[in-house]
Amino acid sequence: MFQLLTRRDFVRMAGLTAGVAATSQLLLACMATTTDVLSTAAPTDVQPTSPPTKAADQQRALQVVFPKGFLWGVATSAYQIEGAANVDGRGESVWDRFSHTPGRVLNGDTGDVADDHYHRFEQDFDLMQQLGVQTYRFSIAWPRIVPTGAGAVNQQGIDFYKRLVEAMLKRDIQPMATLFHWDLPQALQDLGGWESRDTAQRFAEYADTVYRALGDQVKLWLTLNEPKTVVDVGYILGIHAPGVQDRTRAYTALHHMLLGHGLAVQAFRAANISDGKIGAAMNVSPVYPIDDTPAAQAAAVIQDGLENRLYLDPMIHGYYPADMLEHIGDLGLKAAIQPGDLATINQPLDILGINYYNPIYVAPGPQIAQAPHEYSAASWQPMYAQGMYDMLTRIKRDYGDLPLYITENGAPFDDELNADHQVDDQRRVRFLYDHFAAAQRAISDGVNLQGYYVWSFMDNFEWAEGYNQRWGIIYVDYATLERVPKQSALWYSEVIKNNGLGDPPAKR
Ligand code: GCO
Repeated sequence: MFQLLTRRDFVRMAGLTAGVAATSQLLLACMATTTDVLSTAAPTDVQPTSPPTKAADQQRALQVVFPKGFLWGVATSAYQIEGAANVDGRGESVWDRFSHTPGRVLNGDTGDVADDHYHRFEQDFDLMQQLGVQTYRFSIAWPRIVPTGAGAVNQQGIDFYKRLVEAMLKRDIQPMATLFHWDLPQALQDLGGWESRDTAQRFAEYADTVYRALGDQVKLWLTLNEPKTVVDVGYILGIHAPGVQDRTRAYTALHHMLLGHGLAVQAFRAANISDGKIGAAMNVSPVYPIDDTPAAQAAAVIQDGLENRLYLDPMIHGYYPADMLEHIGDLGLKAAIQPGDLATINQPLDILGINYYNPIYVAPGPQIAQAPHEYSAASWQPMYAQGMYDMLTRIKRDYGDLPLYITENGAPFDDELNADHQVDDQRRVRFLYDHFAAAQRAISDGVNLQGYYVWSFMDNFEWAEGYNQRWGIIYVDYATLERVPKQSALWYSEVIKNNGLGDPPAKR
């Protein structure tokens, strides 16, 4: 009867040493290579020793062109990259507690150091700038701002994010800030975390503090990142923090997260950020029946509810879907809803963030079926770019013409540094090509997609997978913390420069 958990359900239970100058040189050297290999000019124009192709020629050769002003970005989150876990007054988060609990994260990895972005952000933004990245989605660590989750604000935390945002703006990189990317202050977890209604209020207070500190400079905002993953993976499977396996608690937490979103949007309106836009980052998946039997189709409807409608309907339409209320029954959700909550959750949004990674195929049950597609190095990720098109067009149809951003899309592969100190991640290039092209088809068909953030800027702490899965377009050598742009980064740089795609890369 119950939901099948599809994202990460197979998850195993279980200082930048090169200076900036060296990195830049490497980047330039690699770029020369990429321009030769991935030139968008017609083959006859390409001479090994010829000067760079003229912009006009490149435009002519582009196969896929994006609208003027389309924003190209990269994304990360605080716990996954910052490190500096005990620095400048930061409080403990649920992910500190969880990752330090033996057996929770592969190899006992933690975010204590991660990419040490906290101390290396200037160099990281240099690299971003050299690639031509136009916008950067990052998250703010709640425990840096309010170490105990409520009450006293930590000025050092605010100062850090001010420095971070200034460093982006100095390089013409537009910030997009996420307020909650899963690192809840442990002190709030000790009081019940998202199972407690008060946490929604604490979230809005913390959000208000951040708006007032950064609102002058940050114009794109997201409240929650992927509430579904917290519910499914944190509270049902127990593979993510807080490591609970209880559906009643999961659906209680779901309602309070959505309430927190609504209250945080209200606080945003009250803070009156000029030109500010706010939304949330939702991970959505198209759900396809494994065959055309009525039983498989009925299973797909239920699974679609659990993947998409359970989250988008309350936020955008102001109701929980009737079939989901019935499906979830008495497990937590109905009991958590108080009069007026759905009106609070249903705030008008300026933007909507879409995290798209994979489609889902279901057999009667509902039971998750093997997808008829190649998988990335994540066992939950069949790769299917058309699924992004299907979701984008469906969101427009079912949820209206909100300005959309792909706030995450990417894939992990078994990336290795080769003898030339490069990472030849052609499968990632192909993956991104296919998904960029699907996004552009959706735009051509009328979807109001305004930007795209590749997940992730650099390899980082991939939650229960620790440092085992590499999702970045920048390789991080965890022994030295050196950053090495992968071929995908260099290729992406060309995409940004051209605002479009040339010929598809060969399949590997
Ligand atoms: C998510 C998170 C990211 C992940 C990424 C890859 O989407 O789950 O936002 O933090 O690292 O998705 O799994």
